[in-house]
Amino acid sequence: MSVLIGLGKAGCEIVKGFSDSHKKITIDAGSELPEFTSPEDYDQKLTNYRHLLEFDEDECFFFVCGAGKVSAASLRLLELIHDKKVNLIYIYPEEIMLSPTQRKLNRVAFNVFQEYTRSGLLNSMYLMCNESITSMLPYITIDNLYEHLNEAIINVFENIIFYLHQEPVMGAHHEPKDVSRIRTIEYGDFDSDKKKLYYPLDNTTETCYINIVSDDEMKNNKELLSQLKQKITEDNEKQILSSFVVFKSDYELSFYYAIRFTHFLQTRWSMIKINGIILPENTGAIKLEPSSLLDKAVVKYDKEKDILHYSVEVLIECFQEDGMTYEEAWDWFSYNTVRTGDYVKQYPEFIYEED
Ligand SMILES: Nc1nc2c(ncn2[C@@H]2O[C@H](COP(=O)(O)OP(=O)(O)OP(=O)(O)O)[C@@H](O)[C@H]2O)c(=O)[nH]1
Ligand SMILES: [Mg+2]
Repeated sequence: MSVLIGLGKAGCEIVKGFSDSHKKITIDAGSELPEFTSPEDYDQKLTNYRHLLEFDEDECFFFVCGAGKVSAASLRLLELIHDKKVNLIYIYPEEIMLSPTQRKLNRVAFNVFQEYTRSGLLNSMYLMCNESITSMLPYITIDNLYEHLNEAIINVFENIIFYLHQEPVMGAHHEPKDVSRIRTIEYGDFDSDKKKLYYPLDNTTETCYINIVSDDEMKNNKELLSQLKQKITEDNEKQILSSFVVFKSDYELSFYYAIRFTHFLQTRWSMIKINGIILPENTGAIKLEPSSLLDKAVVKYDKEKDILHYSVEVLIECFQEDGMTYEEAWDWFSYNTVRTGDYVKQYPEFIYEED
């Protein structure tokens, strides 16, 4: 039996939707917890809540959306179960619909949980993005949005939890590296190239394909095994450590869930990132074009001035890569690139390498 814990509205709704074969614990403001006006109060003023999280099982799944005020109680609650294997499922909200306070709460929680996860305090953190999931659901209305979203999330975890505890027909369960604790799920079938990624994870380092194959395909599809192996080979070429398991399904159609792993911190997915450097969404910093060629010369973002810094050395290399000679590259840089700065505000600063 798996223990499922839901905190806040999203967490509780999701946990309630699971089948009754699980132990379900829901915690929300105004029922299990008092209702506070400030999120800090959930971190500081909670008393007498220990009884909420009493269970013997040594593993649990904790569902929460960090935009809710009550999510600020997460760390207090997680402290109570620090000796358990905790898998956190982070519901990433639709940023565009959040108030400034909620947006801030979400950003802080998202980062704090990732740091907790990376340091091993949480066994894993699964990312589920409301917006990504909505985009793959048909027939969404304002009225049924969360019902459908939650159904999709519940489906994924009912299956993942089930299959991770089953003995596969072929393959061995993936043993991720100890650092690969940040995760998301992809869903797909074998016939079409349609993939549904539940969060746009950056820098996947490992993948575990859980293939759920129909009886008919088990017996008659001669291509399937090489198709499955092919995926692993392709991943390996991209330096992604992958493996697969096969289960026989009772469904008529075959499909797979892929658990994608990484140890890289995820930044907000709508954040602007140039050459690994993060800029605020409302930045006015000028970027040199063509960016596909020149982005790799960005070395720093100056927050105070809201401008980018470019390495001159790398820029010269980029121009050469584009077909100029070394002299032409310098001429171009001095006469075009640098001088444009006389007319344009928030133009980059150029950093010369000192030997
Ligand atoms: N997937 C999913 N997301 C939800 C659901 N309900 C809310 N959310 C998301 O979670 C965010 C926060 O939810 P709220 O209901 O505002 O907050 P809460 O978790 O109850 O916390 P409080 O602010 O203390 O009420 C919302 O902005 C939504 O993006 C749900 O049923 N399913
Ligand atoms: Mg609420």
